[in-house]
Amino acid sequence: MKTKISGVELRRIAMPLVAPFRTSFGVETSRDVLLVRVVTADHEGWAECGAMSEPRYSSEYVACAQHVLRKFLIPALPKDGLDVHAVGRVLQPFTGHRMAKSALETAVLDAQLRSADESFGSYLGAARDRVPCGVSVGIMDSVPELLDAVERYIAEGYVRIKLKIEPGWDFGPVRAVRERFGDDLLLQVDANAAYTLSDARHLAGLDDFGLQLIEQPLANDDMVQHAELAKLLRTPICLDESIKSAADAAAAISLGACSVINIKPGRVGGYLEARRIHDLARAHGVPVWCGGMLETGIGRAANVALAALPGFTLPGDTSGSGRYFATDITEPFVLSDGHLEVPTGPGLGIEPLPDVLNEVTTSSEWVAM
Ligand code: SMG
Ligand code: MG
Repeated sequence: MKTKISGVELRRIAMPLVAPFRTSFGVETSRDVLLVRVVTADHEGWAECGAMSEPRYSSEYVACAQHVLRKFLIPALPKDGLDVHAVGRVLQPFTGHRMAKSALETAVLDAQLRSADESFGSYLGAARDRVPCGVSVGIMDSVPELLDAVERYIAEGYVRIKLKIEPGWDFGPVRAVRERFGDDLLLQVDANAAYTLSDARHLAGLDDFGLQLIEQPLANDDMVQHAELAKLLRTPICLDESIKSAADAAAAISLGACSVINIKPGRVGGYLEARRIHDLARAHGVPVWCGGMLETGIGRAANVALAALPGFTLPGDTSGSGRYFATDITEPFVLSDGHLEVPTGPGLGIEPLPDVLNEVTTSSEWVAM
């Protein structure tokens, strides 16, 4: 099926977070989000770029993503239209910039699915109509403050807690959460690459806390070091930043660098590549779960659909809209019994609310085809 695009809108919005979100690499207080809207003769397709305002999580950042889309990626799309499967191929000569590529491919996919009257979930192969939700809890100033936050999230129904850790904020918080909420709580940690292999013995101390996994303990490029670390820990290693493609996932699995994978479609260049990683991991018996980049409802809708695939056997960072924003740009995603429902309407099954969108827009540009 060919989708003929007349142009693409690149819209930036400012979304203040309900609370600062601190990780080992920085603090987010407001999301500067790039939205991509692909316009065809009879439909439009929406997507959200996962890039943050600064190149800390990865080398991409939002102004850079907008630039590469305007200057290279959008102009590379064929003028006479294309099928979503061709997007990755056409963009392949450009190195990196996976979050930018993902946003463009996802917007094309949304337009294509809306015109085919099919939902993301159905297209991707969703195996269930709702997904269990975890929540990622940032680094805080004190342990009591952290315990209060975790208590609130558990009361809201979150079925799994992920604690952000860094040197100096690891054992104390993990022990305190375990002691307070008990051994049955599904608990995991995410270091965002804050340690080195020489911290192996220190990290092995976390083995006593029955964690589901430790996410990205070492640097993004440290695939071999993660394999070494895995031999020294009982806690399963999950990779996030290190996995940028299905090829990376294959390498990580065969090296023994991880036994769980966090899949973020933006990080890997789109939902089609995300599904390839899911399929590969599933064939190897490696569980996967859906990560998050503090998305608005636009990015969340597609992530929730992806998280409904059968290999997503662990709860994801797919939290409700209220965990991030006082007002989302779409109808909010609201937890029910610890789950979010997979949208069933055509495409993403959700649109920005025009009034809210206009209120939060900081700039908009039109790139004609
Ligand atoms: O979307 O709930 C969310 C955030 C989940 O912790 C989260 N994301 O490394 O997994 C991760 C981080 C990356 C973004 S931090 C600004
Ligand atoms: Mg992570």
